[in-house]
Amino acid sequence: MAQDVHAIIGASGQLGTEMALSLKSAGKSVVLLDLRSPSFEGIRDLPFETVDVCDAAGLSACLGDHGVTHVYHLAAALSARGEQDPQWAWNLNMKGLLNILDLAAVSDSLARVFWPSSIAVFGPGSGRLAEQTGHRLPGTVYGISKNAGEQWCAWYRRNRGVDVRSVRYPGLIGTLAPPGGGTTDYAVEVFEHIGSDEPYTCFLDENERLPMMHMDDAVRAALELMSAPRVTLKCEEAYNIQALSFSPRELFEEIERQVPGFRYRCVPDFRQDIASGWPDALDDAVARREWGWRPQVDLTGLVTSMLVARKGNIMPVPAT
Ligand code: AKB
Repeated sequence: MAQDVHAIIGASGQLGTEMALSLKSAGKSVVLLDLRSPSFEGIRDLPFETVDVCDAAGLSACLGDHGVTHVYHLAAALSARGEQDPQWAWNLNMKGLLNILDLAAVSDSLARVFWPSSIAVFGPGSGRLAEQTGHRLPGTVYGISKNAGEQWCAWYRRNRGVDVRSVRYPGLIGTLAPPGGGTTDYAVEVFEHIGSDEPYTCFLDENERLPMMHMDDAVRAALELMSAPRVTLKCEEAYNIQALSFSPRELFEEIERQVPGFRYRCVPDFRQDIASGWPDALDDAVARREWGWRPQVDLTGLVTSMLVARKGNIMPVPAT
């Protein structure tokens, strides 16, 4: 039987870089697709193709040439950046997804697709603990595109037989590549600031609690969901998954515990308005029941791992 081939679209981004390293370390056959070549040295030996996910013909040729069986479609405009250029964000997020779903519907080799949704599908009215099927009135273009994307995935599953799987990610915190324009980015950015003489300036209110997750848990969630038997997956939407919930103050207090002398101040900007519409936590009972989801990294472990990685000098300087 031919070997599975995993394609990561958006492979040079924050999640794509970590996913690529994890699949490579597991000995899988991987091909990386992005407009920018990877900045992280550890995945530069993998085959890389410059492909725009909005170019259906180019995408189809690339996936066909490599005999791709599994796609991780991670290229997206995030919440804060998307508010600054709504048309661009909508086009990238929707056209990219529809191109992949259309290809999967007609392809003989492409068997399975992973596409991340987000806590951004929720909005005011979802409550502090968002239920799996909770009220959704997203307040950002990004959130609207993720909400619509979940419904497109359900439509392609029902009407075109596409095996597309999805989770609602919270803020993701890792070390290999910087995040790109999210509301939760402060929780990565702060680690880059440690060691500076100035206090770190956070763009959210110090008491704004949000769901968050260490990259190890985020990658494992995707891989576990992708390998779950299809028959066990009953949920029509992207799965709620929960790991941690913390406010800037709670994160900074844990950093201060591990790095005495660390200082911060909070000067909320437009991203606070986005964050205030999101829940504090997600009820992930359905994911736990249907495919055994369990988070592993707690707040202390997350801070320790970020500090260790930073000492190893693999924390990149985020793009401005
Ligand atoms: C963002 O802040 O936009 C993302 C997300 C929560 O989906 N990290």
